[in-house]
Amino acid sequence: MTETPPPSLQLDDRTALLVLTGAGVSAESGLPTYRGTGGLWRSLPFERLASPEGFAGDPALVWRFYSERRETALRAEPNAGHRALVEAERRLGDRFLLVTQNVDGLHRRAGSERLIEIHGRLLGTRCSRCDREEVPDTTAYREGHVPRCDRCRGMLRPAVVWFGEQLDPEHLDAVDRFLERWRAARLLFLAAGTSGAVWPAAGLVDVARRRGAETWLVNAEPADNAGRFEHVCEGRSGTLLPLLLA
Ligand code: BJW
Ligand code: ZN
Repeated sequence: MTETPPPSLQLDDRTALLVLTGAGVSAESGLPTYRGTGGLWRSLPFERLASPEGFAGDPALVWRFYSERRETALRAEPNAGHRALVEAERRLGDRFLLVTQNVDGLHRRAGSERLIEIHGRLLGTRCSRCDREEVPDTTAYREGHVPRCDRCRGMLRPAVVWFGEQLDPEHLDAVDRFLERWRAARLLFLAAGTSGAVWPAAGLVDVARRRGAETWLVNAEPADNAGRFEHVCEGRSGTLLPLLLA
């Protein structure tokens, strides 16, 4: 069902809200999405830029790609969609959880705290070889430079999750724990700005439905998994999230 304009979700003290966001939520901050016109995967196939094999084959190319994106993300500012989610968290407290696929850091910069970044952080670096901890890093490694780990000399890499890599199991457990904890509440699942093309995030709607959640999608275009949602609102998240979460 497409609803324009959407009604408010009526966040009251019986409601628990699980939110999943994707690149569309940052589009109004000027950051490109992945798929679609102008999308990041339009310049080069994603296997070359966002997979362990692509990185092994041409690490300098991959670092150039991520360095440019670091610079763009640092220049961007959170928008009304990010801020509406911060406000919802302020009202719901522990009955709120934000799971983002975005690596740009804008939710955290907007003030979201109950936040799980399931695809990692663009502004983080870790070693591709040893288990050395991730460090915050805003450096742009542009001119064919591939940084090395000073402990094991392995190649450093951006702290994001590439295709074929496992998500942190602790993140998926935290989502389960949230749904379990609030099973007696009025449970809502809201996805925004995501094409529903990438798993396991695209299947979270099914996980939430099995736990009895009412499911809502806000997206500019029909998402691949739109049929799995009970309510679909077509439009921009910067406009629709403030209305839904009012
Ligand atoms: C707006 C808007 C506005 C625009 N307002 N809306 C089951 C079936 C088939 C395959 C698999 C499966 N399980 C796992 C896989 C393999 C794979 C996968 O999903 N492949 C698919 C391509 C089919 N998944 C994985 O490999 C994951 N790992 C895993 O599952 O491990 C176990 C395993 C491994 C191998 C095999 C089987 C199991 C890892 C996925 C990691 C994804 N990483 C990336 C890159 C991060 C680093 C980087 O940034 O470079 O994450 S890919 C990219 O896609 C990024 C995003 O987070 C992710 C999702 O994209 P998102 O956010 O949805 O963006 P878009 O561009 O697709 O959509 C934006 C939407 O917004 C559009 O619809 C617009 O209309 C809309 N929009 N403006 C509202 N203003
Ligand atoms: Zn190392």
